[in-house]
Amino acid sequence: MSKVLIERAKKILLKNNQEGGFTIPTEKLYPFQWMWDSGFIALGFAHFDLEKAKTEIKNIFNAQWTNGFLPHIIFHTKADTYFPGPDFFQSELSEFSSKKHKTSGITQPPVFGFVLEKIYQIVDDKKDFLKFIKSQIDKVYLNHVYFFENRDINNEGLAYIYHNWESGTDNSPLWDSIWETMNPPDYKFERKDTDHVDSSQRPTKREYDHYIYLLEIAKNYKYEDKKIADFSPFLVQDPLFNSILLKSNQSLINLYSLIGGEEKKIEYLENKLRMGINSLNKKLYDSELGAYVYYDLRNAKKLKLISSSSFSPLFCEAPDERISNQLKKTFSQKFNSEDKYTCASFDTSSENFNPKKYWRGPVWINLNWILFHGFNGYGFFDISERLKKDSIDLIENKGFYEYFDPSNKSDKNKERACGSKNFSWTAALYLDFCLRKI
Ligand code: 2M8
Repeated sequence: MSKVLIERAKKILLKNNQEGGFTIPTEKLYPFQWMWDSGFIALGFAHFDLEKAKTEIKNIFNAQWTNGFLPHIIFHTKADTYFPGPDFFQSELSEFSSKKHKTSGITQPPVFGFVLEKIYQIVDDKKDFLKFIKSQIDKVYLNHVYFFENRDINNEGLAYIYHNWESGTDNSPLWDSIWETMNPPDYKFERKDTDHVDSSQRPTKREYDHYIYLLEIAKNYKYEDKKIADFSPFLVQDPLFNSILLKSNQSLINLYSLIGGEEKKIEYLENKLRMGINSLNKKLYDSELGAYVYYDLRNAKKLKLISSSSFSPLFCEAPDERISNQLKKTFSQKFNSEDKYTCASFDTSSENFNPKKYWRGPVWINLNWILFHGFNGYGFFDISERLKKDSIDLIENKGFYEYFDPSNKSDKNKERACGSKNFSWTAALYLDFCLRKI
């Protein structure tokens, strides 16, 4: 832990914080407010400027749709350095969309339940922060109800995602088999991301065609969930997304219990939590691979691949003793070797592993943070401490980058900084890794 870098991390967050009180992930590449980024950013701000953490969260919920949906991007301001922007998403097509803000029409992992609880744990003035929680918690609850009532078509306690951007792990090799079932047009559009960072570290044009095609379908149905569930070629139960949902669900139960008098909501959440954990273990745990996998609802099959998400159910305490011991084994074999930084985002033994290409292999600090808490909660301290140490080492040696090449760990001079610099959640979670005592 370095005092100088702690100050630098704070500066990055303050610099990325915009007029109006929201924080962009990074300049140019992502010039708006992104949903799960903002959760991690709020965790970082909570260590030195609690008011900014509160405003960050309030700004997300100010753009909530009337059906509880939270969009993954809020276009607070105009910027022409990102595609697709508000004119492409046309959130106004949905009868539920925010009247105050232009937004996207897809969501991201629902982090706010656990973010509120994690902040509550570290603040000095608990009474004051509980007041803030009281002002926001029903909006988080409404978001969870949205998922369970609209995105859980088989009543399993698990939500589906209908776009790879909803997963947060945009171009993971997980999606490759789904792309093979689709044949989108060769669209004409002007990408902006490749103007800002090395294009070899970003998704291909053909991948973007698929991303755009899925959005065209959703728009065609005015973002109506029922229609999307019936017709979208991409419909997936994602263990990372659902572990975050269920972890946040547990946090909501804990926070409502602190507040008192909300038995009905607690009962609803407990019921969904039980169902969700049961389904994670029954449906998404794969005993052959010794890891959790994704379920492709549209094509009715498991996606039998291992990624860093495969271990995220530890975060919501889904695994029993047998499964958790197996996860530890699988992780140690595939993701914790001496010659690589922990944790690659995709199976390093796969031919599709690419150490520099976005979500196809690099280390991401938010995934390391989630897995740190997961393994730590089960008492697997050798792994959790390694996740923390490698995150801190990468940042201290290479900078606050978006993602990092994990390969050839002993090569100290290796170029491993990837994507954008001064990345907000890297800075925020560095602060949390260094400063959190509980
Ligand atoms: C990346 O995703 C956006 C689309 O949402 C993009 O590439 O344009 C992902 O890494 C995602 O997880 C992240 O929230 C977003 C902003 O940092 O960038």
